[in-house]
Amino acid sequence: MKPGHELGTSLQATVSALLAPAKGILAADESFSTLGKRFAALGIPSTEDNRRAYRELLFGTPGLEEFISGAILSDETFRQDTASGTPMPEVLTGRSMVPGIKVDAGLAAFPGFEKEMFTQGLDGLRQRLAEYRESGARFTKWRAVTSIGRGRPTRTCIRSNADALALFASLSQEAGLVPIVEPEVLMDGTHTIAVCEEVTRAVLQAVFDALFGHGVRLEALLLKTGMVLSGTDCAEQADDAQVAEATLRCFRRSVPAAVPGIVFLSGGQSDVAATRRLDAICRTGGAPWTLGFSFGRGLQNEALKTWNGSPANVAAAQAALLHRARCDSLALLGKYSAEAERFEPGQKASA
Ligand code: 5MM
Repeated sequence: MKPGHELGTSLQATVSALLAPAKGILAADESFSTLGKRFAALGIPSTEDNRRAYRELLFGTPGLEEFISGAILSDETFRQDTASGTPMPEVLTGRSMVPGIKVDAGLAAFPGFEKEMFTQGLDGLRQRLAEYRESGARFTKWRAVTSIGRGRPTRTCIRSNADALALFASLSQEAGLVPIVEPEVLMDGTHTIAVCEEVTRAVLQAVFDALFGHGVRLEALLLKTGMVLSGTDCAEQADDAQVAEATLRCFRRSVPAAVPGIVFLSGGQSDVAATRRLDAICRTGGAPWTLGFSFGRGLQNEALKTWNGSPANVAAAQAALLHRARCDSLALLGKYSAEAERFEPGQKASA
């Protein structure tokens, strides 16, 4: 933080709203290609109308605001209106949820570094941020990806992605937008949980070094990252207690206490596993940051399957989303159990 640089009131208000107790952030910012793949897996054509209808379904879920504080939109959704003509960001603000925008332009191969990726989107970013702020966005998100494998990650790739995240964060705060800084360590691989912890620590330390170097106000950002997990193909899978212990130890060693909140991505875990592990982490307690979730697949999987592109399934899909959000909310309170999976719509997370 630059000496004497006070935290702007509006940034602070956005941080507080996003970190409201027992609420998480809905990540609905899939790019055309990602959403296209998820639709294709179910045979849903990825037309502009279908994408709009799906996002309208998500944001229009009755009662969602009880468990969800904000949503991350893609550029297309941010500029879309609902079928009845309401701009999508207004659907959210009208229901006390904060609209945010994914501002990175996706991943590209890192030249000279096999299987490593860098995140595009810095060109023209200052102007885009001003436009998004003017149109109602209150926070932004930028995702960088680190993969684990033979010789990976390299220090060069970690450093380069950290610098881009810091520049994005700095530009966002300049525009009056709270940055969600998302360095994701992918689950894919045969690595152990110990390797994931070591890589996550190295990535987070590089990110905070870069944020500090760029004068980014730590009090006015959120960190979005994964849990510390065994690689998907690792023969020995850590249990929930080990995940909670490794995740919190890793964060304590690398995330400054000045950061107000850490929100988890689900990263390809099953919906229930993500909820269960979130619960284990939150039950452990003692974290200096507020913990939250910003799941994409972890919140949407069941809703998307249930909808399946049919208007007749909208209410059932919304019930599926609400159920998952309620379970994740309970996890933030450390009150999730298998019993919660049987909750009827309408019950409160605090019940
Ligand atoms: C890691 O992906 C983010 C969290 O989603 P999961 O909980 O499913 O892991 C997510 O916000 C992601 O950044 C967006 O879906 C955008 O990704 P693309 O690749 O479509 O830009």
